[in-house]
Order: sequence, then C-alpha cells, then structure tokens
Amino acid sequence: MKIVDARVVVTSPGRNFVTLRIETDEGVTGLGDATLNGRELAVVAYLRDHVAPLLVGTDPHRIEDTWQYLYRGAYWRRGPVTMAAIAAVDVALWDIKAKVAGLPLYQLLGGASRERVRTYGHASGRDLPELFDAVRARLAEGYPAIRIQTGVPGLKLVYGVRSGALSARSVGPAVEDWDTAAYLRHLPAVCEAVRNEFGPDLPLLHDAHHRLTPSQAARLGKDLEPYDLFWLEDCTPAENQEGLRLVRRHTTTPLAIGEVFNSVFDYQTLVTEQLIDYVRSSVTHFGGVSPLRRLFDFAALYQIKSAVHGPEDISPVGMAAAIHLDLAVHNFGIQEYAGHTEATGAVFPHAYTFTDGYLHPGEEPGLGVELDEEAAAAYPYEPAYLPVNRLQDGTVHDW
Ligand code: CS2
Ligand code: MG
Repeated sequence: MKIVDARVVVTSPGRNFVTLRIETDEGVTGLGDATLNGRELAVVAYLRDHVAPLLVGTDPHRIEDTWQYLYRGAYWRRGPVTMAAIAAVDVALWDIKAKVAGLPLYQLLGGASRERVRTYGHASGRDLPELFDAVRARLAEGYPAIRIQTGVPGLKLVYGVRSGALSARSVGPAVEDWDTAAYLRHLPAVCEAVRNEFGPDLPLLHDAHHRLTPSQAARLGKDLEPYDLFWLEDCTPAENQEGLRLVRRHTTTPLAIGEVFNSVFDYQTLVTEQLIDYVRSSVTHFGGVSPLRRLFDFAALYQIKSAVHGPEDISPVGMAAAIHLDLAVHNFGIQEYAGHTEATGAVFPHAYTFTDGYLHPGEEPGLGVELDEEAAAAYPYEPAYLPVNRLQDGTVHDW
C-alpha cells in the first residue's frame, strides 16, 4: 500500500479546524486533526508545504518510522506547530491501519479497558446565579463531573466565562482583564457556594489557566482543600516544572497540567517527582496517538492519570482519536468534552457517542470519523485569535 495524496482541508463551521486527509493507492483514506487555535495557518503551511510532499509514495503502515522521520528529520524538534502537524499524520495513519484491519482504533491499542469514557463538562457564570444555572444544565445533560469558571468582581472579561470568547472571531485578539488578588479572594467563596448548593459529592474542577505564581497557586490549592476539588488545572505556568515542587509542598488539592505541552520532556520533572495528578495533553497537540500513548504509560509508572484536553477547538477527528485512547489505556482519568456545534457535526460525521455524560468511540473501523468536504467548503477559514490578558495596569499577563 502506498500514500498517493495528502491534502489539508481548512473549514470553519463556527470555528476554524485544520484536517489532514491521506489517500492510499488502495482507496483507503485516513484523517488527522491539525488544529492549533489562533495559529491554524502556520500548521497548514507546515503540512502543505513541508510534510505532504514527503508522504507521497511512502507505506502508510509504517506509522512509527514515519513519525520518527518527521520528528527527527525536521531537525528543529518539538513545538506546537511541528507537533500538531506530526499528530495529524500519525492519527491519519492509525485511521488507515485500523480501517485495513477492519477494527475500531481502540482494538489496535490493546482493546477496551472499560465500558465507556467518563467526561467532564464546562459550567461558567459571571455571577453565582448564572454559574448555578450552568451547573444544573450540565447535570441535566448527565455530566458526572463539572468544571466551574466564574467572573471576578471588578473584572469585565475573564477566561472561560460566557462573555470571555474562547476563539474570538475578530480581526485581533479580544483583551481580557485580570487581577490575581481579586481572583484569589473570590474563588474559595464561589467553591463554597457551589458545594453548599450542589453537595459534597459532585466532582468539581477548576482551571486557573496559568495565571498564578507558584506561591499564589500553593495558597489557592490550600484555600480550596475544604471544597475537595477533583482538580485545580494549570495553576501556574509549568514550563518552570520545578515551580510545582513549591505548590505540591503546600497543598493536597489534585493538580492537572499539560494542555499546552507537546513533548514528554515538558513533563519529565512533573511526572518523575509526582508533582501532578493528571496529564492534560491532547492527541492533536502532542504529536498524535503514538506519543500520547507513551506519555500515559510513562505517567502510569508514577500513578498519574490521563485527562485529555477536549474543548471545542479540538476537532471531532482529534476527539475521536482521544476517545479510542481513553477506552484502551489503563490509567485513564477523565476526558474533557465541551461538544461541538451542529454545523461541525455535519462537516465531521462521526461514530462516537455522548450518552449521559459518557463517551464511546463506536465500533466503526478506524477512527469512525469522516470529513464531508462539500459541507466543509461552505465554511471558509476566518481569521480568529485567542484573547490576550492584561493586568489592571495594562501589563500583559498569562491568558
Ligand atoms: C481550556 C481550553 O479546556 C480547557 O482546559 O484551557 O479551553 C483552552 O483555553 C483552549 O483550548 C485554548 O484554545
Ligand atoms: Mg485548561
């Protein structure tokens, strides 16, 4: 079997998605997600101009060799653009291999380790009544766990809250405002109110979105201990992996990190020193199914679990790959699932199901996702940026 074509399809059914389609001389095709929110066209160029020509004529079954060829052969290793491009190739080749085998991808990853995949959904509100309504809505949809994000008194636009657009469709980035002291004062009271309203058992998650120093993160983790969070996510920018030592010394609140990581080396200290409890990378941003499975196996040595990143900017192709992995790996933790628009579902018909808060990849051979290119053509790319965060004095802060 030989690859005869590798094409990049950009479509924007509500938000931009970048998809790689690989075609073989035996008519079997594979799909891979290459969406990098806010920098999509960089990955398009990387794939279209530098990778696709190298794939034509190669054997699609040689997934590991192709991965190593693209990773080591580029010389300039790692980084979100490179690894999203390599991920798309890796996933498309796994899609092809599983289709040829006539098996859903999870069967090639060791088969099912569970019956279904537990998810968590997003609930946010500018104030408590709005937040409570959102939690109730997620509970009504069956979510077994819920991430809570809230406005902060005195701030206009805050990450994760309805008016804080995730992928602002604008000429330039929306500007959100931030005040760490106000946030640190406010969040514990929000968690206490949610616990009082919804009880002690509902698994609650919160995403600090990289905004705290290690000592501020330590303080917040400690302040939230009475509310028994399932996790506190991205509590501090974790490129400084050693910073998590300080946090871990002061709090037992479980920690989740890694959605912006694209290499196992980004996690090395965090995992070997057990500084975190969940690894958050997505298939799309970590180089594909092949390296993400290796990360999960590495994390398992330290009793750390998977928690694949799954917001709306991971396409149904990337989501399907994640769900196959989630079903198969032993140290599965939880899967983020924000769902997609109806238009996205029409562009990417898929076999995976979301039922009462749990996902299943389905039994279709391969990933179980198709790309309707006619439908995709109706949604041309639109420039879109992620917001930028500024402190009250105008200083750029982590978003
Ligand atoms: C967030 C993401 O889902 C999460 O945990 O951190 O929504 C993140 O803000 C977006 O993926 C950025 O594109
Ligand atoms: Mg996050």
